[in-house]
Amino acid sequence: MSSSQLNRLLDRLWTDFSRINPQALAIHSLLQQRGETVINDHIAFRTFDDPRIGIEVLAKPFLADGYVPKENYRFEQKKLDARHYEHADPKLPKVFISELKVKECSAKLQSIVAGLLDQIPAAALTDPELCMAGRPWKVSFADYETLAGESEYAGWMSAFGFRANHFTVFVNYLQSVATLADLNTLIKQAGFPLNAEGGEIKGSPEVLLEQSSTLAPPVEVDFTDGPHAVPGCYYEFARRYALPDGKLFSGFVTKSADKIFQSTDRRT
Ligand code: OOG
Ligand code: NI
Repeated sequence: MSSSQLNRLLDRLWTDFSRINPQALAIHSLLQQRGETVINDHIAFRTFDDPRIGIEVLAKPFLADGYVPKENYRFEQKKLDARHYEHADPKLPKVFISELKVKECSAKLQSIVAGLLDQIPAAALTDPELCMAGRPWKVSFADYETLAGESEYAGWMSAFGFRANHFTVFVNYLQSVATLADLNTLIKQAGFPLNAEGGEIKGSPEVLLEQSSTLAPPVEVDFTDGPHAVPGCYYEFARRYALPDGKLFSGFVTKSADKIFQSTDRRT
C-alpha cells in the first residue's frame, strides 16, 4: 500500500470516528483555532481473538505500509491481549490493537459472540481493510446488555464493530499548551467531561507517558429491537517523555491503558 492509500485509510477512519464522536471534531477545531496543527499519537482498534478477525488480521493494511509490531500487552482482569505497531515516520500514528480472549469468558458470552461472527459476510473477511468495515452483524439490545454486563469491551464491540475506537492528540506537538493538566482544563472548560477512572491523568513522567481521555458520549445504535443510546468513541490525549537516549518513549503503559479502556463503559 502506498502512503497516499494509508493517508486515505486514516482520513476515512477519522471521518467515521468523528461522526460517532462529534466532540472530537469540536476539540480538534478548538485546537486549530489556537493555531495548532494536531498530530495523532495513536489510533486504536478492538476485536475478538477469533483467527478470522484477530489482531493480525486488523493490522494487515498497516503492515503493508511499513508498520512493524512492537510490544505486546496483557490485561488479565479484562481478558484482553493487545499489541502496538509503529511506522518509521514519527508523524504517522502508532496503532494499538486489542482483542478479547473469548474462550476465557462465560459459555453465554461465547455463544453470543459466535452468533455475531457467523453473520460476517465472506467479503468482509477477505477485505484487507476489515479494520474499518463497521459492524458486519446485527445484534439485539438484550445481547448487547448481556455482553456488556460481563465485559464492557465485548458490549462495545458488539454495538460498533470494526472502526477506530479512538484517536489520540499527541500533546508534545502542541505549541499553546504546556502540560496535559492544562489541556484537560481547556477541554473541561469547553464542556467535555473526562474519564476520571484512576484519576484524570493516567501515568506520570516516571513511566514516560501521561494520558487522559474524554468519556465516550452516547450514540444511538440500531439494535434488532430498535435504537438505543450507548457509549460510542472517545478522544484521548497523550504526552510522552524521553528515554535516556533522548528519544520519546513510544510504548504503552498497561496500568494506565487498563483505565483508558473504561472510557467506553456504560454510566447509568
Ligand atoms: C484501548 C485502551 C488503551 C491506551 O492508549 O492506553 C489505550 C481501547 O479503549 O480500546 O488506548
Ligand atoms: Ni489509546
